[in-house]
Amino acid sequence: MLIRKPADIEPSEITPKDVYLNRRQFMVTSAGGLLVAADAMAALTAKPGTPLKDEKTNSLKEATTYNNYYEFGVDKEDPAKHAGSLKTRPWSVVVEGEVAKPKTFSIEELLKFAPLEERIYRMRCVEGWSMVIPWIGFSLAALLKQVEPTGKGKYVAFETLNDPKQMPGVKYPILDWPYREGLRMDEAMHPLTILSVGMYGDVLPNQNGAPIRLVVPWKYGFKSIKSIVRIRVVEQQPKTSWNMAAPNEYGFYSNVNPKVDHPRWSQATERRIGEFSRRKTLLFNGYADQVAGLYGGMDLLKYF
Ligand SMILES: Nc1nc2c(c(=O)[nH]1)N[C@H]1C(S)=C(S)[C@@H](COP(=O)(O)O)O[C@H]1N2
Ligand SMILES: [Mo]
Repeated sequence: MLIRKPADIEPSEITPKDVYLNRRQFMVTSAGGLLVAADAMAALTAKPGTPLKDEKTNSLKEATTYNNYYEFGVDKEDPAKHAGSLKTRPWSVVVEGEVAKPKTFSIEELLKFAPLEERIYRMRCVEGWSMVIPWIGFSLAALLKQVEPTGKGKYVAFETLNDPKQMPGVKYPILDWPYREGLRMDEAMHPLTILSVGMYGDVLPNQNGAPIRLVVPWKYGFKSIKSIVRIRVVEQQPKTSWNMAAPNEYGFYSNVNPKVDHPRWSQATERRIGEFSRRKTLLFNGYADQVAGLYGGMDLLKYF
């Protein structure tokens, strides 16, 4: 859902009340059929097999106290306790590589240049838990189009900030820092793929990846890299942190797939945070209608 036009928004200006009011206003508008970005509607419309209507959004408390952000510790409570030390201003994101117009964007520019939309997405962690989170963000495709990828650009690589002064966890060699992730160009350009700058009608809390993080809802949560400082369009499939750490456990694609088990556990079911019985995990996390076409003819057991 479109919340505000890019021209109206000042970064310092997103407050819970503002966005909340704008969201109400937008709902009224959208009922009249106006202002709805077609891709946003596609993502929000419940289709058979994607029963978002039976799924409650998780609470803000659940989404901000049960996190994975290893730069701030490995326990689920660590990011909420320790991510306060992350300084999210000033902040900029370098967009470079196989592009005609490389550019460093300040966070202020990023908050302004594309329409912000609310996207209610399922998030499925590879560990077997899931949540439903109302993100606020904009299409990654909008940013990539602005820098004009060249014909050689086949993949997009992302990097998180790597600063031991602000991030106590990067002193430990749990992963090869900075945290790195990557997407194939068509995955990066897909309308479901967003850069998120907020959630629950407010700016992004530090533990959720402030000031800007990726959200790719049909892939395991670890693809959704937090606190991004660099985006590079590249020719070859980029190295990614979890794949480097354990290539037999975490593939480059990491599409949610109940039929492809992790070597150490089944991926057939998941525990939705806040629920008691387990849910069946859905192929592509329930987004198969929108994304299965990206993988036509690919052996998903090989390209896991
Ligand atoms: N930089 C960075 N990004 C990261 C992680 C991380 O440790 N560091 N964890 C990932 C994992 S495993 C998951 S499940 C999601 C969790 O996002 P959330 O805490 O906002 O729910 O963030 C992903 N992004
Ligand atoms: Mo995860």
